[in-house]
Amino acid sequence: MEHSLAKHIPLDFERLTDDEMERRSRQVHSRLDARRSVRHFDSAPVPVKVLRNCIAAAGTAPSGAHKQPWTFCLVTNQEVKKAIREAAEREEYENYHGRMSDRWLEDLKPFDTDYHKPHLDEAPALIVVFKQVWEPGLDSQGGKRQNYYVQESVGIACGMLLAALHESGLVALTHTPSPMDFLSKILNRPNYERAFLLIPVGYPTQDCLIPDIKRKSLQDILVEFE
Ligand code: IYR
Repeated sequence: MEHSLAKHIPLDFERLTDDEMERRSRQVHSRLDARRSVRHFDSAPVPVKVLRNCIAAAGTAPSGAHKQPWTFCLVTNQEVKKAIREAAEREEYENYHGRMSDRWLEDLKPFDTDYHKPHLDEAPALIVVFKQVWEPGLDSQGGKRQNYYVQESVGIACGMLLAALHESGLVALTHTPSPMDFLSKILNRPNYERAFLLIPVGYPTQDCLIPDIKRKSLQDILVEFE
């Protein structure tokens, strides 16, 4: 066995009153309910310390066997953003002109999206999240080191990142140009990493509009077994 039982330490936990828990849970719902995907970014720069703090927050996510199978690339360089925009628009052009089904295009109509992706070089920062499909290096038997539940782990980290950005006063878009391998090339990522999500971050433009959509109600998403 290469690994033995990790050292265990006491959990730092404060038990709250029911009232306090209710108040906090109501507040967290109302704060997260105010988060919206934004496609119109002001080009004003954002404090890089804030972005680093949010990425550190995302890195606290749970992960399969605590492998932490994520890398966050923070891109504020204008030339790199431009290269990403151009490559994303080339892929998205193909998506909107044949690769996406008619049903898919119909489902997207309310959101008024097309292959133009100005937010990719207008937003002051892009966070490109990569998943690590295996761990670099070899195990004691000379085999590849494995990661587990990579999709789930990195998905949770991204959710935490979006919540952290929102709570810090920023707006973001979860963007999934596909295929995304151009991001590995532009950002020079190693072969065990695959692009997972591309997140433009910044402030909204003054006249930023968002689609007037409604969220499902609690009754629609909750099934209780008491
Ligand atoms: N990736 C494309 C298409 C797209 C797909 C879904 I599903 C969306 O919710 C939004 C867009 C694009 O970014 O335009």
